[in-house]
Amino acid sequence: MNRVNDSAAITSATYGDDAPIAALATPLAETALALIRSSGKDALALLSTVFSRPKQLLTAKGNSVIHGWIVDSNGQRIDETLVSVYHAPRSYTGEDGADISCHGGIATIRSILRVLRGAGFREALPGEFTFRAFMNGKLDLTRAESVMELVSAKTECAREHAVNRLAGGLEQEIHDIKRLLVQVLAGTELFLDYSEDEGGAEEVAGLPDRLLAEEALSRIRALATSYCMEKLYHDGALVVIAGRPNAGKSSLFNMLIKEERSIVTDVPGTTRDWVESFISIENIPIRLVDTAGLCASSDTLEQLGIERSLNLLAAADLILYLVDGVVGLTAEDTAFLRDHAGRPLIAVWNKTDRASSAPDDYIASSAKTGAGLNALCATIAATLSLPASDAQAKTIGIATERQKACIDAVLSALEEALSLADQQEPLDIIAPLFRDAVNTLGELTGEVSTADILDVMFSRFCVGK
Ligand SMILES: Nc1nc2c(ncn2[C@@H]2O[C@H](COP(=O)(O)OP(=O)(O)OP(=O)(O)O)[C@@H](O)[C@H]2O)c(=O)[nH]1
Ligand SMILES: [Mg+2]
Repeated sequence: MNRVNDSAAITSATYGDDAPIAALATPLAETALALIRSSGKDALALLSTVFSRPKQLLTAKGNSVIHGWIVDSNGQRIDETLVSVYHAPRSYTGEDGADISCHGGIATIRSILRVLRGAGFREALPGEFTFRAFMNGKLDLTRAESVMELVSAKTECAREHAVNRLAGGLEQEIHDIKRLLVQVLAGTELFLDYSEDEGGAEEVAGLPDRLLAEEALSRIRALATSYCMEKLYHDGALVVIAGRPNAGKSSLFNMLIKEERSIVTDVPGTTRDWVESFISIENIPIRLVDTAGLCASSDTLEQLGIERSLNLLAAADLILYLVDGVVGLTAEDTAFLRDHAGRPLIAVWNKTDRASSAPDDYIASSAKTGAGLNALCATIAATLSLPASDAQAKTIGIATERQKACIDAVLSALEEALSLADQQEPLDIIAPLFRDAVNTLGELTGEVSTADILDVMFSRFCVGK
């Protein structure tokens, strides 16, 4: 399947040509090895002009590795390399190309890229290799997107889910749902044709293949609910520790990140600016933030710190509210808990090593001895995790806003179609909703796509991908 001919508009867009491109796929840093990718029309011929063994390179089989030197226009050796040769269509992009493994020195990488530019390669745009793979039918859009998800996955779980999408898990699910809907659509159209002959679609009551439509709806629903969870695993949750000055917030923060990062003293108002760290609790990536204690203050610096605490609290996915168990519940604590009643919040009764036991609804903890920390972590994980709607939602999910928008559109079309069917509305009103749903699923995998969507999507990739 080659999509180039399908979208004339794309040829004039930034990403649409097959010019020879090259880019560094690994970090520009001192590393043992680096990988420079190249692809496009005449890529191998151009590369051979700056390679010490041009004949071997040009006659190399696809998927083979050639040893040689990258040389500049004066024949000066730049670096000793291994070049993996690919022939169209058996390559990532579907084009001719080569991956150059070179030494990972910054000067070496820069010199090779300069020599390649001199040979006629242009710098690849962000995501351009994957864009070409999509255009040449090597990947559908869900798999193309999963490439970036895989690069940016922060936890094992996020990686696992992205790999599943890369292997085509989501693409397959979408195809299966689409097949169900096409069957429903075919059934309705058949009925419409028939009833037109018989004199009017209004006469037809009920939806043929209703069970298939219901199955499609429930699978779309599972995909829609998977988004929050996938997003959580991919982006991480913002968890903010708040409480009155001296409640032990910084002590708890340090204990959770297992590092003495935040300053702890017995002087109330020690933390002025917020401090953050990334941790993982039961595989959920968390951006944990320690904040300035909340209190009425006339000190400008403290006020600014409190203002920042409040901004972070407004954005938090979860609030850990600490009460100083030695002091007990104050009017300020009660007011805070009342004001944040609708928010995801865990109330923690701290300093239990010195305080009386925690009231109900509080997690008892001691940021000094570590008591109660395991229970707190378990509650954090349970509060952040959504119950998976079924086993399928655990392995197949949607991950990007673009996918979510498509799935939401399909969901509302199907819900409306089934509710109209319940009201015995005629099929000629219902059928277009199924058609919309099928088209939107085509958009999701990229069978139907517009140039601007593709440009926006791929420009978010990193260069070299
Ligand atoms: N006994 C006991 N002392 C604690 C506990 N947690 C914190 N402390 C002490 O309480 C004091 C304040 O602790 P911090 O962690 O700095 O409190 P904070 O809430 O960050 O305070 P501010 O930054 O001023 O808002 C320090 O002397 C800590 O050693 C605890 O669980 N038990
Ligand atoms: Mg503090």
